[in-house]
Amino acid sequence: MQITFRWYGEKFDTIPLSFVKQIPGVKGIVWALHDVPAGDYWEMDKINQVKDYLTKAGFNNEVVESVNVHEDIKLGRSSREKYIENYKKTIRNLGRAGVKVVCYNFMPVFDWTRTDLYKTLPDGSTALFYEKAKIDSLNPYEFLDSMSKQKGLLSMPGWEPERLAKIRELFKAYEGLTLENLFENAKYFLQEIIPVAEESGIKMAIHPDDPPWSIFGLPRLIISKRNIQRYLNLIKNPSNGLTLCTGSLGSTDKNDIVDMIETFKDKIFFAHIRNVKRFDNGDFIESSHRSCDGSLDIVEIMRAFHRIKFSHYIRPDHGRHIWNEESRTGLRPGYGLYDRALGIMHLLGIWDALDKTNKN
Ligand code: DNO
Repeated sequence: MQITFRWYGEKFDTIPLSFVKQIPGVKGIVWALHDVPAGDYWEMDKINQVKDYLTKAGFNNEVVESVNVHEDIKLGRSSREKYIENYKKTIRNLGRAGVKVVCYNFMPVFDWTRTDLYKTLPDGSTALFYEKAKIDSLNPYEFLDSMSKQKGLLSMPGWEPERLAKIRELFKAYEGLTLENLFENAKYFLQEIIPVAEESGIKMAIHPDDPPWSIFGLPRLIISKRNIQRYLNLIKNPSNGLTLCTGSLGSTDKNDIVDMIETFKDKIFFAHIRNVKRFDNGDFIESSHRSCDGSLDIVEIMRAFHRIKFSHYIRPDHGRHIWNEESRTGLRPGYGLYDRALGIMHLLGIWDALDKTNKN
């Protein structure tokens, strides 16, 4: 496995890369051009600027998260052609810059969804929290209203103000769009994009829907083993693959993550590893990476990756906010330095132990 760390760029991230360099084992930065709106293409100059910056700091630029898919593509509108062409241009440019994996998602309207960005855990740290009853009781506009009062939300990828400004129009457009329609629109997108990715030496890695169930009546594709299999079969090509996000898929006990790692072993090009504590009422909170702190057995998950000799990219995912980090300005909820660094050490510790054990 190759350890990576997500970083939002010189303009948007307050964590210096020199600090990231001091976390053992990090080889690459997971990056994106966060100021380019979904649907526009990424210019070569801008891509190369980031590449140079990362190279000078001692990191590779091989993983991009994400190139966001314009809603018109998900909705199957005729205007999708223009956005698909732009997407292809971006993929070609990324290939020229040495990018190997592009993570993206096909979630309607909202990317990841939580109800609380700073829920306090018993040890005083805070973490992202999902309260089922709240989501079930609010309409999407009330929900957005309650979220936008929380510090940091609007700087989060997937929650860009220009996207949220169109929220009513978007919900209207999605009315009547079924799961089957969404699969058809995904197929159309993949048929266009995947051959270009293959030519460009890029693996496309779809991110699961987070959480993995329907919210606000919107259909969701990447929520279960069955749906992942179906998505990967929409176009059979070595460049059509998966980002295995343990926390997203693991928010429900219906998903067996170890089984998924074994089933999709040739299709996982990127993994996000974090733990999540599920409650009986359907709520969940993001916990430390340790197995005993959450509902997922991170040791067994790492053992499965080790068993399949996983050689692609892994990053720790959201961390808690610890050591007063949440008071720092510019912090992106879930994307602080400290707990993600602890997460990396935990993952490396498990991996090193497995390496040694297997030798004895
Ligand atoms: C949340 C992330 C997601 C992810 C996108 C990929 O923190 O895991 O926003 O980057 O869904 O397209």
